[in-house]
Amino acid sequence: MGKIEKVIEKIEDAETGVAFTGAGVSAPSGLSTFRGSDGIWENKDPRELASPSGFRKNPQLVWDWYNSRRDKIKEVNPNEAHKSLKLMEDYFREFSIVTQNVDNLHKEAGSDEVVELHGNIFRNKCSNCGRVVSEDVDSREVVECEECGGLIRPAVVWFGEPLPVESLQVAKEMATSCDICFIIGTSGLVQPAASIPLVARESGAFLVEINRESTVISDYVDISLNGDAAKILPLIVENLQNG
Ligand code: BJW
Ligand code: ZN
Repeated sequence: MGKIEKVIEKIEDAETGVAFTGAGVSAPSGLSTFRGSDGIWENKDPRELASPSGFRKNPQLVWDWYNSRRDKIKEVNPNEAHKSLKLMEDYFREFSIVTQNVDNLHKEAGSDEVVELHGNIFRNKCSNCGRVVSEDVDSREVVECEECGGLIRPAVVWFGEPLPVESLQVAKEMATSCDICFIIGTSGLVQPAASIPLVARESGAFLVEINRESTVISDYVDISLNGDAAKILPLIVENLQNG
């Protein structure tokens, strides 16, 4: 039996599924991943751009960087990987996305249940009082909080910061109860997010990785599908539709 056939069989037997996703899912939309030779951090220091101390040191630099990322994300659309994950919902009693991505593209593709572990680049919050600023802040200059005068920052999770408690909790519960867990387009290097597939495995789920390269997660998955998520996921969904 081929790998895809095996995955189809497992999906047909499963009731609940989780897709744990990373930057590789949005790469086919035209967004760069973080690590690797064509990643956005290749010539940059992540500590300067994605940490509380980096923001304290140079808020305008960080604000500019996130503005340019937002501009880029606004130009792109969900790709075949996002769309296939939306379609996958039909084949499960419960199917959820647990994403590390901050680009909102799973929601744009219409997925019903999306848990955002690292926040969302289109939300902002006060770096001092934590107040969430939901209205669009389209200023090119760093803005001050109307309540406390603190500096407004994107509501994403930076290095050294805890993940949103409730999202992490919900993600762990989903991982604990799923029959099948897909791990798609992530290097699996960033903790604690990367422990989600491990939780699924320890709870007996079948693990399927979809990635262009092998990762630190590849060693403990049941099936590795090597290649572009925007090609492999549609293939899986087509097979399900014809089956
Ligand atoms: C394709 C493809 C295609 C491409 N098809 N595939 C040592 C051990 C363990 C932990 C630590 C440690 N030292 C420090 C830590 C902690 C740290 C951490 O994990 N560091 C490691 C990097 C070493 N973690 C933290 O700091 C976290 N917080 C924390 O630990 O808090 C503790 C605490 C508790 C209580 C109080 C206080 C503190 C927070 C981590 C936050 C990460 N944030 C970022 C930035 C978000 C905002 C932004 O976007 O700017 O999140 S970092 C960045 O990495 C981003 C991503 O979500 C995350 C994961 O990256 P991802 O998605 O895996 O992307 P890549 O680029 O790594 O991989 C892409 C993959 O796609 C590749 O495999 C490609 O092959 C593949 N691919 N095209 C299929 N078409
Ligand atoms: Zn404030």
